Amino acid sequence: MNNKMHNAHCTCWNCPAINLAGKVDFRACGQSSLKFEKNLRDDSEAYIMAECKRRPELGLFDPMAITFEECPEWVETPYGYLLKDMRVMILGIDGYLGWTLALWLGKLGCKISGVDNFSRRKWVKERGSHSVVPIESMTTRLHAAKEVLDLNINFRELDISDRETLKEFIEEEKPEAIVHYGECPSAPYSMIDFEHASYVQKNNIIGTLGVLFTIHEVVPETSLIKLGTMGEYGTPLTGRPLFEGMFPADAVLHWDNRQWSMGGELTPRDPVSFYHVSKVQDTFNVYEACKYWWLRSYDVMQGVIYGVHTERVAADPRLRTRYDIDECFGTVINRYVTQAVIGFPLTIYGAGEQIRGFISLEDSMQCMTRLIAKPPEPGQYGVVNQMSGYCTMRHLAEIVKKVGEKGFGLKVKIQRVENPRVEADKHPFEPIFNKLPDEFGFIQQDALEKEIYRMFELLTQPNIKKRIEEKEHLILPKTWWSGVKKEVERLELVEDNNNKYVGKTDKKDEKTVSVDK
Ligand code: USQ
Repeated sequence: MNNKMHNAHCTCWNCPAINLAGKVDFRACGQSSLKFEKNLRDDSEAYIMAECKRRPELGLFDPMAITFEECPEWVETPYGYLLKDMRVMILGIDGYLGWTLALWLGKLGCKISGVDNFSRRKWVKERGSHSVVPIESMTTRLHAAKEVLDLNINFRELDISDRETLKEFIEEEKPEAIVHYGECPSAPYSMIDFEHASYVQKNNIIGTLGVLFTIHEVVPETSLIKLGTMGEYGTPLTGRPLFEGMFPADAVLHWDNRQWSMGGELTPRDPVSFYHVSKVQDTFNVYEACKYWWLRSYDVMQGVIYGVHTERVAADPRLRTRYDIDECFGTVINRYVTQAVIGFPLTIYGAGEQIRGFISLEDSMQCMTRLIAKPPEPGQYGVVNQMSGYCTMRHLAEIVKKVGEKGFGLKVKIQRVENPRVEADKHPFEPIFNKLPDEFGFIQQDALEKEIYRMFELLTQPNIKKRIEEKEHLILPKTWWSGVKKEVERLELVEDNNNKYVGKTDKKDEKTVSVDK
């Protein structure tokens, strides 16, 4: 199969532009049977029929009869066929990922709408920090997108928990895909105290539940691409593989001289913070909504994100996406690079032997596009593990040090600090992340070192370096999972590790090994 056209053989059954009709009693899926039966002739033999909202002249037809490749409404892009002027709504459009995706999809011809209540800006300000890459107000961003990229983005300031306003906007836009980034993404923020833990859980869980009800009421045929996290699985000490959401068909449970097939069951979750618990609860809510109402969703278990670059955000300084470095909102690679820029020894928590999956900003955009291009079937709850590699936190620090020293002449030190989190510091890790490359044609574009190089290029610019220095006092973490409030102790400076590591930093990487094998 041509990688670009991973969705060529999908049919109208997957397409969000159809209405279903049929002699099937859809009430089991939470749908009114009247809605589906009204257009059927009494003598019709067919059970499920489609009606195209974009091509009403086709009348009622077999939903499997036309493929994306054959349909003139699906047009070729580098990431598969996409619906012409596909209407995509991004919840959380002002964030690190949301803004980047808006520009990315807009340039691919999608008609972008988005909502945000600017809470990410408020949370970061509350922690005393700022985006070290300066970002503009939404008004300036929208003007710049028009001026530089000729994009018209329809933005509405709203909180997704305000269901009435969200419903009105969704009714107006009728999105064919909804990308849900509109949650609080921080584990440490959720561990500050009861107020923060309960806020994060309410914000994420109830917000998402409202989105599900709204989709059911207004656009049940849309595809929901929901951001979950690899952290839902935790790091089980048994070393069992971290399957993509569900056990594969041939997984078997043996117990007491008996055995059961586990195929298709959700895999165990072992979240690592109250924030990660909120994502697990979302998983169950989305799963149930697909079951009850025949909604369609991909739940994206994303690894730790890093990076600054896509062609579109780099097109003009006003189009840049945010970049955080504080303990709550900065992710580990992003933090390491800024630490290297200002000569602050890179902060490895604990022994640095914890292993995480990661993916660059640009690769993450590619994955999301490919998911949007191949919508799930009615009722399908699909899960993908979205990452391009994995390795220990210590090895990541060594890569950042190498690029900073060789590429930019910096003197980079690495330090171990106390680990304020409760997490296994040495554990097996066997993530399965095959679906995106095998079923959606994802090809990793950004080698880890290449993107780290680009990060240094941007972050060493004097105005940005100055903004990092202004927030140096926020680098060492103070939020302990135990509830204690104190800055971590610095333990030691770390010597070179002779390049021995655990992980797989690139697809071609031969050094893949697992701990304890
Ligand atoms: N870590 C360090 N040094 C640092 C910061 C972090 O060693 O300066 C370690 C942490 O102990 C942890 C790992 O790096 O073991 C990852 O920490 P992180 O802060 O980069 O990421 P995390 O808290 O896991 O959360 C981030 C995003 C979250 C997303 C998650 C994906 O903020 O939204 O869900 O990455 S994953 O980690 O795969 O669950």
